[in-house]
Amino acid sequence: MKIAIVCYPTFGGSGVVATELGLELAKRGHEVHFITYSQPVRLALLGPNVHYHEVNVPEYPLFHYQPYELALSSKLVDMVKLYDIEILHVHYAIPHAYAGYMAKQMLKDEGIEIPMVTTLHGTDITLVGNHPFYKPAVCFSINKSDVVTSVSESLKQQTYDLFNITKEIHVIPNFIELNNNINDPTIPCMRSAIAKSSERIITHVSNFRKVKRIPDVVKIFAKIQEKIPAKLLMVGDGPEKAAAEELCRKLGILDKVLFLGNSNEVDQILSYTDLFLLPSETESFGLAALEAMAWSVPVISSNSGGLPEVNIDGISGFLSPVGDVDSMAANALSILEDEVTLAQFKANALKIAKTFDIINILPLYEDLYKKVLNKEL
Ligand code: GMT
Repeated sequence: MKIAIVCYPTFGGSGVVATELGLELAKRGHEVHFITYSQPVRLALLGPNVHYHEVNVPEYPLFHYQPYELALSSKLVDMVKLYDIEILHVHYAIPHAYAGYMAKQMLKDEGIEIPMVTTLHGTDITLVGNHPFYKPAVCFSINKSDVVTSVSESLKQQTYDLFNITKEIHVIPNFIELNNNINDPTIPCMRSAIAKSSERIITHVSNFRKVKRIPDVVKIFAKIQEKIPAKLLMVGDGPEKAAAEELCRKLGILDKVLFLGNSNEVDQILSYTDLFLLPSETESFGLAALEAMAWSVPVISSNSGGLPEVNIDGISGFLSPVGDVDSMAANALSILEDEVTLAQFKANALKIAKTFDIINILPLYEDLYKKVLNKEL
């Protein structure tokens, strides 16, 4: 099949999922065209089946806001015609589903029918899409998609609760590539450069936005390190980072916290991590938690959104109510204080991560593509 994938190219779950999906589809012989404003961060390799088309938005002084949706829909029309693309798969409703719908209509005018699959990722529904300024357009473009998918049962339910959706929403969970790199002894381990062997390594990875509750990460760690020797690795960058550093200074733990920025070595970091913290306000899925679990790292998280579908309470880690840092710290210590318990949680985390192996999930997308092309949906 010839598939166009529209996504955000930046660090962030939806772009990562879209890119990994496209790359895996290409490996299986499909022709994949990524269409976005810059090359997605995880799109390292272009090959015979992987194409990238940049959307350029010319600046014009009259415009206070540059019309990205317009440029994207025009690019979609051009690329569909040039490469005979058969399916549009847009990730993140805003503005991709809207631009995709416009492209569909323009193509229809020229006698070209192309189905659009829209994958909802979370904040496009829960935080941004729900805003009254966007809501009618988001609802319209979801309902006008030929197929709608969401990355968790929780997000599906929230979408039905928040919008007047007339379409069926298919749940296809996020996935992980469980390849040979997992527990690969050849990956250089820099653990000794980060922490003493007596110290537990605790990690948080995110884009440091408010929804991630970064102060909770710091407060949970502050409590943990009162009881056991530990280091906290803060991976990623975003608006909450400076305040987090300030909080660490205030709590007198700055020497135990490393802010590593947008690292390209997340796999290495996770490979020597003992525990992952994700106390988010809401998380449609929590891909970062799954990525940690794939490296046998147990997860301490909030119980919001789709997190209970990924992090299984008492098995791969623990879930607590949002903001309950005492409970999260106590749960973390119950895993970290004992070697046998830690080993058990690590094994469980990997076992659950394996159920999200891309090998199991990708056929679900392929199946939907086939059905929509055969007009069975
Ligand atoms: O929240 C983020 O860090 C980024 C955001 C995105 O759209 O890129 O992530 C959302 O999509 C991810 C991939 O499906 C999910 O794993 C995240 O849980 C979801 N974030 C939220 O719901 C807050």
